[in-house]
Amino acid sequence: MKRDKDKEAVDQSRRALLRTGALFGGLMLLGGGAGNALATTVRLPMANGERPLARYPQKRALLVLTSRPVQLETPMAVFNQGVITPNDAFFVRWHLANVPTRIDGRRFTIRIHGRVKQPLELTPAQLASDFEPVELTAVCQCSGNSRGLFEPRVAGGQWANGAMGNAHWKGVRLREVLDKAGLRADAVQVRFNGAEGPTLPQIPDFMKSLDLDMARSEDVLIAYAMNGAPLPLLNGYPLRLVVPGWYATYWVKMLDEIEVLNHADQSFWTAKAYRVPANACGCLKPGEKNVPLVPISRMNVRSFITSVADGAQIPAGRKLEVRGIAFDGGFGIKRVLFSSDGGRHWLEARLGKDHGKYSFREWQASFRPHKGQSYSLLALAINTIGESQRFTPRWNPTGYLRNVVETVKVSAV
Ligand SMILES: Nc1nc2c(c(=O)[nH]1)N[C@H]1C(S)=C(S)[C@@H](COP(=O)(O)O)O[C@H]1N2
Ligand SMILES: [Mo]
Repeated sequence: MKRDKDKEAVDQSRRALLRTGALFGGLMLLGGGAGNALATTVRLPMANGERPLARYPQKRALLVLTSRPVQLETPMAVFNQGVITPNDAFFVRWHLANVPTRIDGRRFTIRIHGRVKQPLELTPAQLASDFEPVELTAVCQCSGNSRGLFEPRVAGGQWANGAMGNAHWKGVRLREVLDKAGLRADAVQVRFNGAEGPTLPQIPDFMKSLDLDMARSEDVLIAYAMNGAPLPLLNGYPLRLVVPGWYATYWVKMLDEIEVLNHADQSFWTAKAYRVPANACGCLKPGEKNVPLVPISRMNVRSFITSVADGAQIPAGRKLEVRGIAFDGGFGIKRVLFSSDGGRHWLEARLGKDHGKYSFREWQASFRPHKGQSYSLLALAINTIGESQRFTPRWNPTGYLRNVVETVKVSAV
């Protein structure tokens, strides 16, 4: 970030966070346990899974994981209401607490420099007018989505399944911007930095890098719109990187600096963090040491049942439509299978409209529940290159890559 220029914004952000803190405290005082009529808390299916519900600017009430930095989870019910996740319901994750709370989109600039022939500095308006607009629908999912469900438990943000969202993004190709600046022959990586900064000098600034091939790929965008509107501030207003198919750690928000490097980035968040075991599973055994690691990249296949919650009671004696979503890392979902008996029998779910290979794909299946019976509902997605979900959960100490077939237990009354 540009420290002097943004100092005012950072100071404003401090004050606003203090206000938010007070508001948050107020909500906490009101909050009873789950089941309280005035409940402002939600219980996620994990130990210590109680989360306050709170409203932040431009957001409806979401599950608060932490307030400093702001980390908000989307309730699963939202994913049953449509294939697109509304901006005000989209999850929020920041690593560092000094997020500007006010940004003037007309004065904001993005600087492209480093190993380029012609450094550029562009406002969002210039970006939108000087380059061809590109639109696509893509899932943004945190690498640690569902981390709270890991057994044995692992350290890190204890998300349930709501650290994901599917939006329609509009922006310009990163490749075209890089080409306009003109890459020098020794360019190897491109590093992205957002406008927020660390709270203490010893905390590394959040930056992520992509290899040149990936940075120059067709669908990597600098987005200026999300679901037909400017991005919410907490989702990176006014510009963010969109890396369809890849985990959200690369989707740098409030993007104000792109630096072309002639070496592999050695900064903390790229070189040290976000690593997964370098085996086909991305797993290791608890306590196992010296496992080679590689940077996390493409998302694996997942599916969720969204129309019924775990522990729900369902009406017996008539056909029940079960609905859900599936997605993968950009090959597209080919099939979703559904089981109402814990995986003994499977039937083919009907797929909803295709919104492109990076989007959530809705699905539907039905079964007839009998009174007094309990059912274990499972969904299993398969993508167009035959990749599928696992039946045994992967384990790694960072809580990444979960894609086990989830079970929703219901009883018919
Ligand atoms: N500038 C900036 N961009 C960032 C981050 C961040 O801390 N700072 N976190 C990343 C991570 S790990 C995630 S999961 C996504 C979250 O995006 P969202 O808040 O729009 O849901 O933003 C990514 N981009
Ligand atoms: Mo993340």
